[in-house]
Amino acid sequence: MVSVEAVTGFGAAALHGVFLNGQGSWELLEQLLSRTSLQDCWHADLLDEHGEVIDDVVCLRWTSSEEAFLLTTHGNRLILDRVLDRCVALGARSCSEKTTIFGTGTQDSVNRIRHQALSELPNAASEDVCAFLLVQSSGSGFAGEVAQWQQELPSLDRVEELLVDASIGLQMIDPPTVVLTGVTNAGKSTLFNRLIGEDRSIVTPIEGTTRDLVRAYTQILGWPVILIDGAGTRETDDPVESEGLRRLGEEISRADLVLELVLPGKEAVGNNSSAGSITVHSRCDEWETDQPVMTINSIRVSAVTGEGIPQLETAILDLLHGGRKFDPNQPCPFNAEHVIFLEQLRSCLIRESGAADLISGYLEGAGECHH
Ligand SMILES: Nc1nc2c(ncn2[C@@H]2O[C@H](COP(=O)(O)OP(=O)(O)OP(=O)(O)O)[C@@H](O)[C@H]2O)c(=O)[nH]1
Ligand SMILES: [Mg+2]
Repeated sequence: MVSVEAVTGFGAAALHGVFLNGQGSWELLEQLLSRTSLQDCWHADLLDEHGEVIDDVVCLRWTSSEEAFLLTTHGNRLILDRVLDRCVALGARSCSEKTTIFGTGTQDSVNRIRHQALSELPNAASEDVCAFLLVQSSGSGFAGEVAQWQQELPSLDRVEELLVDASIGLQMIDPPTVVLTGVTNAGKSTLFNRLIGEDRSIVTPIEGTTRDLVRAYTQILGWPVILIDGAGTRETDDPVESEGLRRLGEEISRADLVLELVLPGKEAVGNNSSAGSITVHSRCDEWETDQPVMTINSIRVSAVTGEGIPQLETAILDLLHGGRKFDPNQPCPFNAEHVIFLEQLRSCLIRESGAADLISGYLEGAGECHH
């Protein structure tokens, strides 16, 4: 039996994902599309019963199964409904729309984790995040691993390992915040622009150029990050600058990582963040010495020549990932619900009772398909 379902919620993106799954999917596709292909991914027209084009779509062959395909249609609700209706007319069973991130709705039980991963796709910050989500939704990702636990309970070590990786998985969906701070003219805005690869923050030789917070949703070596530039630290009577500094202080207090820029010969003054920090010895192309020696927490950088930028990017990721080497192709939890589930599972494994029930309860959820 072929099942068909929308895996994106209405209004979430300019595209809709429609998932076709089950024996007979290929035959259904042959009737639904103007062409099929043995490629992993191909473009085709999606046809109605008279052979008229409803939409043009990209069809992605799902890696975990021969009989699973993801169609990306255009984002209009009417198109989505017509595509679903057409699939049902060709014999597919319609599953309820998954609304994991869009509010209430039923959850298909066994595929709960897969749907969570797919429904995050429209929000993915980079190709790497998309690839991560596709892996996690598949048999070789977190969805597949948890499904296997129904046959064989995981070891306590494995659950603990996944809980450690969860902090990185969560950052894929909810990016960590990295805040730039330092005295006026330290080169914060120049470095900010360099890291995001765009001329966003105003740069001038005038001290106190930046006042408002400038926020960029960006990526560092493929990993999503929110980078924040703000006012430079100095004594000021200017109420606008003071307010800028107050706002930056708030961001620093909740940051995941602070980059403190210091000028040649100056020391870092520190900040009020409980998060990690890197002292960035900035504008190093203007220096006459090779000092200081670079460590993960102390890096010479020139935002103008690019010296030290790769080292800085690596250090940022090392600190955000707690020094852990992380392979995005391995199973990894990626939302708070997974963490709660794994914590409960850990307790069950420690007291040696209830683990199997917890796993099947978690996977069963309240899902159902309707005809
Ligand atoms: N040579 C050189 N000049 C730099 C570098 N980074 C910044 N500058 C120059 O330093 C001056 C100040 O740079 P900004 O990036 O505006 O400094 P800022 O820390 O944002 O300053 P405020 O916004 O005033 O706090 C500008 O004239 C930049 O061109 C660098 O790596 N090398
Ligand atoms: Mg600035």
